[in-house]
Amino acid sequence: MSERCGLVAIVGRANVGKSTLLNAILGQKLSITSRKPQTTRYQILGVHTAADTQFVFVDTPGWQRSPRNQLNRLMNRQVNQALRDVDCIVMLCDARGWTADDELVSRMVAQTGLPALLVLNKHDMLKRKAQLLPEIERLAASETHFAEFLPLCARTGNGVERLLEALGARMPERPHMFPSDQITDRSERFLAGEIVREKTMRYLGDELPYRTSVVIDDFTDEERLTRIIATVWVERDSQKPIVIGKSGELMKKIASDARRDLEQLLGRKVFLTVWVKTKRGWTDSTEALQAIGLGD
Ligand SMILES: Nc1nc2c(ncn2[C@@H]2O[C@H](COP(=O)(O)OP(=O)(O)OP(=O)(O)O)[C@@H](O)[C@H]2O)c(=O)[nH]1
Ligand SMILES: [Mg+2]
Repeated sequence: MSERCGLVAIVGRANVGKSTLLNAILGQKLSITSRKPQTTRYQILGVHTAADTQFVFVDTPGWQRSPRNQLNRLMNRQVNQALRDVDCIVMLCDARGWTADDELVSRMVAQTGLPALLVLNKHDMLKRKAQLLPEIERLAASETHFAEFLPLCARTGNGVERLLEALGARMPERPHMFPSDQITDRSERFLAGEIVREKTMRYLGDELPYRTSVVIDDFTDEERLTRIIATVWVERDSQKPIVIGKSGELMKKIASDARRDLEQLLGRKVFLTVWVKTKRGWTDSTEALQAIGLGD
């Protein structure tokens, strides 16, 4: 049989579990996740090869209805780009209910005219499982451009096999784009920056994560370990002590959690140094956004 290979965009509003789903499919943590919205900033490819079929998933930032700064506009632009370049779309919503933002994303999906599936994620959170069927029926009647409606729990991976079956049938006959053991297009250096950013998302309060960014200043493989130097950028000097914490406690937690994940990812010992520096107004600075790989 000839090979199949297709690009699949994973889209949806913020926080519905897109990155968690990608990680569940790959059986490995690739894309960072958090309980806060707008965790994903960069489009990232996750490659899953099963026998003759290769799925190239594109994880995207959550769609934002009213982007407040250039960073947010660039994140939306990545969603638009992903929707243009793929063979098939997987849209995620929360099984607990359809929102106005879901409706907006759904319309964008319809406009592409591409084959699309709707995943009702977090079905473990439903108080009564009996709620699911009427919700699927209601959506199937109104959102008719979706070929299938699939309940799923990205956190446990329950339903992932069914999703892959549904997608497999829709992958075009085409040679594989990546070797079968490759899982992403991104470098270890990029992934290292994302892991540090994930920890800042997790440990900082509700507002500050959106004011911070991470740059890897050095990534050197040495004989026995990998030496990594990262800088967390904040927008104002007054934010620095918050990231560092009392006697550096918070920074220590961020760095030691990040190091643990990095050692797992790289399969090597890691020596990680994290600095905090101020870069004024970086969320609206074209130059600063380019420096972290956003914008052209
Ligand atoms: N209970 C439950 N929680 C889930 C499930 N899938 C994801 N989550 C949680 O939902 C939160 C958001 O998950 P993410 O994967 O970061 O969501 P996302 O859609 O990628 O979010 P953005 O990148 O911010 O758009 C995290 O706390 C996940 O652990 C699920 O199936 N069940
Ligand atoms: Mg995400």
